[in-house]
Amino acid sequence: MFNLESFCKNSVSQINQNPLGDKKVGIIHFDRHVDTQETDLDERMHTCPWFHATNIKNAPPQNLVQLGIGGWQVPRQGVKVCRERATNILTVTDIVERGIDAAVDFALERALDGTDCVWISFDIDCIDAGFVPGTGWPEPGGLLPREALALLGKIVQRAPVCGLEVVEVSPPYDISDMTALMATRVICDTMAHLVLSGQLPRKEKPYYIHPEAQPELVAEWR
Ligand SMILES: [Mn+2]
Repeated sequence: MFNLESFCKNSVSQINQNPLGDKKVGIIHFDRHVDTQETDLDERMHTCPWFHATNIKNAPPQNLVQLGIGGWQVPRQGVKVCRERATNILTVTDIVERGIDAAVDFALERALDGTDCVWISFDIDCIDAGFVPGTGWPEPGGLLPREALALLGKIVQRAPVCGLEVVEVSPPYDISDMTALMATRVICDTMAHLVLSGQLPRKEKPYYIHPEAQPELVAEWR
């Protein structure tokens, strides 16, 4: 797991700590919530990451694609930011009505427009609350697990993936480990699709890694 903000800092002087350098990243974000408001309860918190991520030069807001948004827990302030910054949202209804393949085409077209790679952020609550009780803000009416896994697999197969994070899994709220199993499935499926698409194991340094970044890792890639 990486921290996107530190991964993307656009400063040549920091290049040895910054594998992305001046490359650009598109973000594909699975969630029921937009998480684009600047603050919540007067603080930056887990509901605000995409406001701040899309302030980073390497992560333009027009390359942020949010999949599975919906329900009654998306605040007006966040929606306002999405409109102002021209981010991209597909609700669960959009995905169900258009179909998985059309949603994947849309996500990749927007996330890869002028960028070098894709960061995948997977909030477990994008999946219907009936399947993932172990999360802080469960939301009825979400994606079915098979829909989320199909979207994820098709995206990973077709995009250069620079990183994955899985967030909002809360073991104390979980029942029979079902949420943890779902999160594990997301990670394992991503790894498997990276192998199937030839992205892993790495035989050479990916083009989206700055040539001068982390030179100590180059030997491992040879
Ligand atoms: Mn969420």
